[in-house]
Amino acid sequence: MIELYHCRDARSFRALWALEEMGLAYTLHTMPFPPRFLAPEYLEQNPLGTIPLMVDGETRMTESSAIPHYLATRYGPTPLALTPDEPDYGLYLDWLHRSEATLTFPQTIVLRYTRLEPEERRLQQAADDYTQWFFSRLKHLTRALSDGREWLCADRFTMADICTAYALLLAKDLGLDYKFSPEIAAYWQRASARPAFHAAKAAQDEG
Ligand SMILES: N[C@@H](CCC(=O)N[C@@H](CS)C(=O)NCC(=O)O)C(=O)O
Repeated sequence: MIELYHCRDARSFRALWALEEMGLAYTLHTMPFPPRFLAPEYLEQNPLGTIPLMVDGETRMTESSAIPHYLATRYGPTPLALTPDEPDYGLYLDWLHRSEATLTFPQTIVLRYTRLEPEERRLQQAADDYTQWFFSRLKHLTRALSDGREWLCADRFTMADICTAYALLLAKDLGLDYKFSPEIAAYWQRASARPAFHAAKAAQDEG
């Protein structure tokens, strides 16, 4: 049985949503955030203290944009992953990585310096600069969607959409969605309307 260590709406949501899209059985461990301080026993499972952690037999993974692709290729075949022979394969890999390294990372700086640090360590300058960073990188998503495409790769919903839509979920949580273009707002509506998205939300609420 696959085990997923999770915190509400954190990056582990990518893995949770992917599990639901694939209809795989899993055990969810929902923890308070940040587990490093509020669930210190978790450090025995993942010495980094970060989430997600997905355990599948001997496989232990801690990168949220890698786990959905692992699930799709390990437990597929499924249209949720692209294969190397498809023309959009490189684009698919780019979006998987871009969703985390380019669209999520700057938001975590904003989160840290506006909400997580104690008042005296908050840094408005850092938050403002990385907000701008995020907004400028978001333009790439608008461009990608501006030819009327519904999903990012291969004219179908894939793990790249899960990973990218998670970055939008975080932006909404941080109140940064006022900069969503009409294309991004519509894309978010489509992605978050999926039954597996709602199932993942319900699963974390139960947890
Ligand atoms: N690149 C990793 C980052 C993992 C990460 O930093 N997760 C955050 C939550 S979204 C975390 O665990 N923060 C708590 C901490 O660093 O103690 C991924 O995509 O999974």
